[in-house]
Amino acid sequence: MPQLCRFLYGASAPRLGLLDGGTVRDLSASGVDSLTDLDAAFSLPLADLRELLGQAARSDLPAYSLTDGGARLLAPIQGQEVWAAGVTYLRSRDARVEEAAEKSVYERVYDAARPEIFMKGGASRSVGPGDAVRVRHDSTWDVPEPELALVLNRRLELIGYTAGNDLSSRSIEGENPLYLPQAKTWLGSCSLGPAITPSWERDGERPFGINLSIQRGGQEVFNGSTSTAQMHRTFQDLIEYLGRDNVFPRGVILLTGTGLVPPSDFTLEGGDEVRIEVEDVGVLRNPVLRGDGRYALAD
Ligand code: DO4
Ligand code: MG
Repeated sequence: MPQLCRFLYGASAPRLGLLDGGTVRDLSASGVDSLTDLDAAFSLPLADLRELLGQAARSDLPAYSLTDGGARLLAPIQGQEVWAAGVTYLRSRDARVEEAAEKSVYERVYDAARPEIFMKGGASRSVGPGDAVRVRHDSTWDVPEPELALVLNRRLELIGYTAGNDLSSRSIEGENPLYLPQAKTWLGSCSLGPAITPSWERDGERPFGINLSIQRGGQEVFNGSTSTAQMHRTFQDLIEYLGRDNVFPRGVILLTGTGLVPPSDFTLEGGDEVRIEVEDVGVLRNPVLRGDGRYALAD
């Protein structure tokens, strides 16, 4: 199934593409303005985007290979905010209760009608396939959180699905739940990709399998799998709460929570590689860097 992606080719600006296997077809050559970037595409109603992408897919677009180094995938995000739901799986609830000084907030939110939803950041804090995620220099206990991400347009229609890593500091959140923004959001704390599987190509009622593998020095140090069937909330419920009294002019990406938490004696180290696979979305791989607290903005 062709997926929507952002990619770089040569020295040109990022473009939108249709990803099929190892090949990207260049949507900027379609002549359709709304397909030049995600901000424009996500301002369209879902039915119009579907129609335009269908027409583009049938036309003769230049194609570039991802495997010969010609084209490179980028995180599928531009002006969108990234929000995240939490404690949507029993495994996440149990891990927070174990790590937290204040346990009852996690027990209560798991069963409450209102889900936990927090702002994770946006493009400036997110990286794409192959780019490094960072653990904070002032954190001592760090984990990846492999999550299915819902991609929503400005009307909060479900455009598609991608994979996300809600990289988190367990030491900072465990000390005090009011530290959540610092435990969740910093430079390189989110990874997204490899591409967006359109919602009309994948039955969202069918659960998505999710696998997490962490490599260290060529050895696998963690492997686990779950499925969105284990979620304690529906996608629609999360989207409805996200949209309450809020607007997302360029659309929004909503991480749906983690059902995979490595054992308590595990923490990420610089040099690790995190590999997240979401069924019918693909594999998102990122090396891990340990931050030193001195981050500069790229020019
Ligand atoms: O309360 C902390 C955040 C939980 C979370 O991110 C998750 O369950 O995925
Ligand atoms: Mg999470």
